[in-house]
Amino acid sequence: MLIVAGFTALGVGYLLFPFFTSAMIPIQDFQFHPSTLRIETGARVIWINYDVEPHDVVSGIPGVRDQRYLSNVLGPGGTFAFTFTEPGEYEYYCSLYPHMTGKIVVEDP
Ligand SMILES: [Cu+2]
Repeated sequence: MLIVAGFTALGVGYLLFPFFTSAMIPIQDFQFHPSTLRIETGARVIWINYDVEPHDVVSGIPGVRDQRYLSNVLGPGGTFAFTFTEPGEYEYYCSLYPHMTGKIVVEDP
């Protein structure tokens, strides 16, 4: 029974694997949560706007876009996804409320 349970657990882990390679960043109260997120290379990050106000996700530092990724304006409930395929540090901000900043740290497993 233990062996069967072990195989079952592995099977479930395998099936769920795509979900483990995604990370969520809720946008709430004019902040990205968390402001710094560490992920493994190849993971996908999904931003979700839980505020009533619009936000966006702009790669770079406030006022200096670096063109690596850019969302549309996200209305309430809007989402944006980006897959990070190279290790590195990826800063971003909200162009509508530039005090909102965040960083994705992408590291090889
Ligand atoms: Cu914003």
